[in-house]
Amino acid sequence: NFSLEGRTYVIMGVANKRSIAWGIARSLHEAGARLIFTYATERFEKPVKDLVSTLDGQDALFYECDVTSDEGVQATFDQIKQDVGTIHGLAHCIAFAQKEDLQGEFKDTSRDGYLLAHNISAFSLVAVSRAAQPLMTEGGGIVTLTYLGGERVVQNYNVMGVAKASLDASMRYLANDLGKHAIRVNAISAGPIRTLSAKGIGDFNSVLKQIEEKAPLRRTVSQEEVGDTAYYLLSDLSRGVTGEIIHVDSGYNILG
Ligand code: 0WD
Repeated sequence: NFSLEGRTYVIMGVANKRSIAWGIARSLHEAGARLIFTYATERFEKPVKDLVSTLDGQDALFYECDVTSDEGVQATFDQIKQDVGTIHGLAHCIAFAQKEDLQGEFKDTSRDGYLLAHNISAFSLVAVSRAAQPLMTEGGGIVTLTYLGGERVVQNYNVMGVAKASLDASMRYLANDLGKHAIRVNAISAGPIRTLSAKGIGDFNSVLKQIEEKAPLRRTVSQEEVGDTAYYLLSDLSRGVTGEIIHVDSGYNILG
């Protein structure tokens, strides 16, 4: 029985209905999980609450959590601990880079742009994992979202690719640290999906077209497909899996 009935998961990074985090939320909801949503600023409170109200019978909780603040992250998880006690997992679906750093040449990345991308897109996984661990008293799973641009050069992905490489390595070190607490940490490398964040990436349409023409499945992937893999990684179906990157990308990564 791999139902998530009686389990609680924190979902970080729903911006709108196209967000990959929203695909994950729907998969976990379908499996019976109780959900906790965090958003970067107050601006997202109403849109996220409106979206979640479409999930039948979901008794969700909502918190603001700007991952650039250690105090903010700690305060959020302290509050979650007070309100629900134990959580069983977390989906980290957060990234950011300045638009000017997602086009042209990587060598022109500014120091500030480099640090910002790494702060929000990679260190945030460390910060939230550390804050979540004391709440995961029954063990559980942490999942983050990465991209092929962290493994090899993808045109225009630039500083975000370097941040994803850091995220991937952080995921593995966290998996090593948290394994003794029965907490598994894994990443999903999603193929390109049209979302708010993807809008910032230069010539994103040609990236999508490449997948449709060349990927083994000859189509792009959906938020739901990523969501179902997150369900697998956050449930006991994957109980022997940690420190892993699963590509949900129509097989594109196997091409030379
Ligand atoms: O093709 C794609 N869309 C892919 C995305 C392919 C492979 C991986 N990913 C990754 C992204 O890099 C990211 O890690 O998936 C994750 C989710 O991205 P998404 O679903 O594509 O993007 P989006 O719906 O824009 O959600 C990203 C959210 C932000 O939305 P805004 O509107 O701010 O861009 O990340 C959150 C925010 O909700 N976020 C923050 N959350 C807390 N604190 C912060 C912050 N400081 N900054 C951004």
